[in-house]
Amino acid sequence: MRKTYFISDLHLSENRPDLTALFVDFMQHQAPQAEALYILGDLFDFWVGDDEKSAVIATVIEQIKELSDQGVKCYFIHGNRDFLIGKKFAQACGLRLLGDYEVVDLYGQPTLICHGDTLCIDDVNYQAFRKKVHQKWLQRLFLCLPLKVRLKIGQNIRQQSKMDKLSKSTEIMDVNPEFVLQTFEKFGVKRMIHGHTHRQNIHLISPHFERIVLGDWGKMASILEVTEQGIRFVEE
Ligand code: LP5
Ligand code: MN
Repeated sequence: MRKTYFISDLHLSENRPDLTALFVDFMQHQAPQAEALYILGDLFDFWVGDDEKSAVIATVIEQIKELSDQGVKCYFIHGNRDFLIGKKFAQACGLRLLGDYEVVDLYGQPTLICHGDTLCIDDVNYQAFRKKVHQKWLQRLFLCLPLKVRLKIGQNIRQQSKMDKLSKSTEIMDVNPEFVLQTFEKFGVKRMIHGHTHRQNIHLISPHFERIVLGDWGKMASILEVTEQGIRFVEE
């Protein structure tokens, strides 16, 4: 049966070898059964440029390359942690970089896919931060800094983000329901798939909209399988 997998929010890093092991297991045993794999952002804990090298990065490149060489189409939408992933990394893996929002035809059903951070419009501080760091000139300038400095800045932003989140309510950090409805209308779709909020779920929104939220990876992987017969989260 033809199938497509969706994953996001793995947050891979040197500090979490367990997550890399889960990813390798998925890439070796499940992903090859699919015709396409969509990674909807936050594959890495944070990304400061395609020139960074580490054992985890090498493993990820090797795994995605092996999969795309087998003929599985691999796609990536940037997350809020790894929005600086660039063409060099994508080329090394055989990964196709997509825009922030894409409508894909999944066995006859047009489906909007995105990371999910742009739907959280009530998190005003985050949206202001996002607007700043998405400026191309600032990104170019940042990428000219020595890798060590970029890593330090990345770590500082992560710390700041962790602190800020302590004073934010769960509602603020979730999607805005009206904005979600507007987004369905804007793209003319009845189904969307996103990650970011880590709240794995399949929401049926009346009258006929469906919002599927991918979970983050921890003890278990969060994998959405889409076939001609429908959608389901893969139970380990
Ligand atoms: O990621 P998560 O789930 O913890 O929180 C997100 C939002 N936070 C972020 C920041 C990322 O965690 C870290 C990104 C690192 C990128 C690498 C460096 C690139 C630099 C590029 C320069 C051009 O996205 C968090 C949301 C949360 O999701 C839920 O939606 O609330 O948003 C924030 O916490 C944003 C803060 O409110 C504002 C952050 C201010 C950062 C201040 C910078 C200080 C820098 C010091 C530098 C020396
Ligand atoms: Mn995210």
